Amino acid sequence: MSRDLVVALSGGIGGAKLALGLSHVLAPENLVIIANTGDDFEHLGLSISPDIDTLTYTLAGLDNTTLGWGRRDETWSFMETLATIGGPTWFRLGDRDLALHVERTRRLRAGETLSAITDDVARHWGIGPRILPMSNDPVRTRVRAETGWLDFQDYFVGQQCRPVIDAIAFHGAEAATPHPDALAALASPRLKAVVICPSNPFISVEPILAVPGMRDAIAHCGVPVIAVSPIIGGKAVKGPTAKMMAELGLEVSAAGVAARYGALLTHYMLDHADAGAVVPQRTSVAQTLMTTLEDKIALAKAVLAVIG
Ligand code: FO1
Repeated sequence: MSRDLVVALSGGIGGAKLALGLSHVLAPENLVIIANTGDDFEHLGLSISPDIDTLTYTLAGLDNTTLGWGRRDETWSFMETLATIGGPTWFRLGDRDLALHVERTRRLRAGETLSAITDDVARHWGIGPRILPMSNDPVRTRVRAETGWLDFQDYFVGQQCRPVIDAIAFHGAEAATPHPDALAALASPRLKAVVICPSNPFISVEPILAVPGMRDAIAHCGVPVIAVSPIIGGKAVKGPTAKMMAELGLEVSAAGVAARYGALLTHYMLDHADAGAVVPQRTSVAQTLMTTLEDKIALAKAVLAVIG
């Protein structure tokens, strides 16, 4: 049996970009994307799964490349009208995006699993690779500020990451069951490699690793595990990664992230800007900043070339 299956761990915008690059290089049946659900939350009575939606929109070609979240060609009548009656508008839901949240909420309340709904939406929008929630059980990232614990979206969007934090936790992770198909993929005789996409390790990857059994499944998968550095030249590509990493006591550098992942990785991919970084893993260098589709495909090819 030939080893041709790649499992990618993805959260955030960088994760979705590399997942898109990989989807252009690998046959659909040879790519499984384990999606972070730690960013999920309930808002306006709706169950919202940002990292699943960013992956879904990106792979469907519906993503809003300016914002990095939500849909392109969006209209905002719902938000504008909500504002006229004093509703909360800090978390912006476009009219088209809203349909996905309403339908997901309806189906969850009807007893369907998050993964079954995700699979069905992906099928409707012609997405080939599997987008697999890390668990169908609720896991909620929270951060500790001076004022106490904050839900992730309140911190990240509501307060624009202004609070200084000193701890992060993945509420519910210890009771969560890893999605069986994720464990099956990581134990598959077809498995060729595990790719940890370039994203904030704390908010996009560690919630996945916190689900019992997931870290062990990766540690014992017996094939290369490669992470792409989310830090280029000491700067985070997007979002509050640098501030958050510093406040959580992690050196804000490509080497700092490599050290954080430690022995879980066999390989680490750096940007040219960090070519000299000394890290414990076998390193390779590529352009890791992904702006165009060509960049995403090129990085995907560079990652796959490293693992042979
Ligand atoms: N991020 C923002 O900074 N502001 C928003 O108003 C916002 C709305 C939003 C709606 C749907 C969705 O799926 C994501 C949204 N995001 C927004 C991004 C979201 O907070 C992040 O994608 C992740 O949670 C962090 O990776």
